[in-house]
Amino acid sequence: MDFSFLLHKFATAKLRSIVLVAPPFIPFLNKSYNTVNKVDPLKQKFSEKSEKVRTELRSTLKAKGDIKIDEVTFAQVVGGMRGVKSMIWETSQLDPVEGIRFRGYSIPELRELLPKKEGDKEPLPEGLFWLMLVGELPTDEQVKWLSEQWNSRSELPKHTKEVLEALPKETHPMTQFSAAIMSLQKGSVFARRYGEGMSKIEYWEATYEDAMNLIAKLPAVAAYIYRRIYFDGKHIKPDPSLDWGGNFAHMLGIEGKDFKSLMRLYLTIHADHEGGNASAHTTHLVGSTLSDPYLAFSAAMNALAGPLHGLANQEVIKWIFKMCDSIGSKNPTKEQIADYVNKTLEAGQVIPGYGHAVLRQPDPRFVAQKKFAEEYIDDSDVVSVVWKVYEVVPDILKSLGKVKNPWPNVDAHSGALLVHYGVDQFSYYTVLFGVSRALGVLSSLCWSRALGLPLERPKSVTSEWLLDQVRDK
Ligand code: CMX
Repeated sequence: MDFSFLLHKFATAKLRSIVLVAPPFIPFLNKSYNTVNKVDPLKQKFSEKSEKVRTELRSTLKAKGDIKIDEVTFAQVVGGMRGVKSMIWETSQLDPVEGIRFRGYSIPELRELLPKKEGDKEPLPEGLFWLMLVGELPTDEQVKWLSEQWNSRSELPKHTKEVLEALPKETHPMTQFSAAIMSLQKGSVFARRYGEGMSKIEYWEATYEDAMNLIAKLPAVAAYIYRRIYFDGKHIKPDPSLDWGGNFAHMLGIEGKDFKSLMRLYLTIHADHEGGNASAHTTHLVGSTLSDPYLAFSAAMNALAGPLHGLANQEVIKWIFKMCDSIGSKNPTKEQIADYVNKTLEAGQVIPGYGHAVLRQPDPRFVAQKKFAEEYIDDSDVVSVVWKVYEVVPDILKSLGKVKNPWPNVDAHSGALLVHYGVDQFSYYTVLFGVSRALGVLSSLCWSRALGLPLERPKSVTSEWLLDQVRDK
């Protein structure tokens, strides 16, 4: 029988007790919460920033934990908890009118302020990850360091490719993506260290390592799926001289400067949308059970794969092509579009790419993509159809009287840009969204573990109980 794990447990427990009683003049034994690898500047910064917030949160919780900060209505309980303030999410904040701000910066500001690849106008997503994780705009040097880190962690294990090869090619790309992420879980630092008896104060550090490794591998996973399904498994080797988004574009096999620029912008703007959306909340919920980041992120991808969430990007472009087919023109008139929109609504379906649970104005992510098309694309039928749909749909949705937000969301534009550059495999689109979403939800997961947030467990009620609360009012 192998007792080595017991010996290891004993040794780590002993060491921890030494750490707890170590006098202040032995600083290396007192590093407890700050158990960081000094050569990783991002980890070091994160440790300092998060420890400060954690300390303040803990002491305030003790002193003022009973103060009310929100109330819940009948409509919110029935209506999917819209607007109920019930979760901490540091990396971004969504205003219904202004749209998303990442650590206080809007998308146009980030397009200007985040570091860029030489000769490119679009921000590097690495910079956004840095910003979300530590709340500071990174320098060019810091972003270069992060690109190199992710390059060095990007190789896929053989068994992940074998898991993908075992699935029928027709399996939806999002299912393949989720399965591949699950296969990577074998390498989870968090799961291994939890099994070895890691202390609570080290959770964030193991989460950070998993987040970095997983984000580094996602472009290779996603490109493997793309090339396997649509290009007979003719894979393209990564180019380590490229940045995270540029290399992803390269491995997809779409060459050309502009597509790399689009990928950098795309991966930046889809990264985070505060914590209540389904993929973010799923990461938060599953992670709160101390499932490791691979398990939490794979679950998040299963939420993103729903048509009311990320899958809407595939549904939009399918709907547009179906409309053009049924009208018999690549360039339908506004009247023809309006007629098709009404037919879609009469069939009891939603108009994909329009509406939002929080936003009440055109989504700044839609606007950023429209701007990109205006700057980079001279002539594209599908882009001009998207713009015409934008002129027609809001008024029709407003006229229904029940749609709270008649404006386009992020998914209304992304497909048209992808089609323009030759990525016309619609079922693949949500995978691109998923690669980007990792940046936001995994940096947030680091925060959740660093702040020591507990298992999530809201209260549910029966409809009978709920109706009783309002019966005589
Ligand atoms: N087309 C037709 N009807 C719509 C609509 C749309 N685009 N958006 C909302 N409605 C309808 C709802 O279905 C609902 O109808 P019922 O009362 O008959 O059930 C009514 O308007 C009220 O809904 P709401 O409060 O305005 O919207 P919700 O917060 O409930 O839902 C969303 C938000 C995004 C699910 C919804 O607008 C929708 O289904 N849009 C189309 C799908 C889509 O684009 N999803 C992507 C969102 C962004 C993302 O997560 O990626």
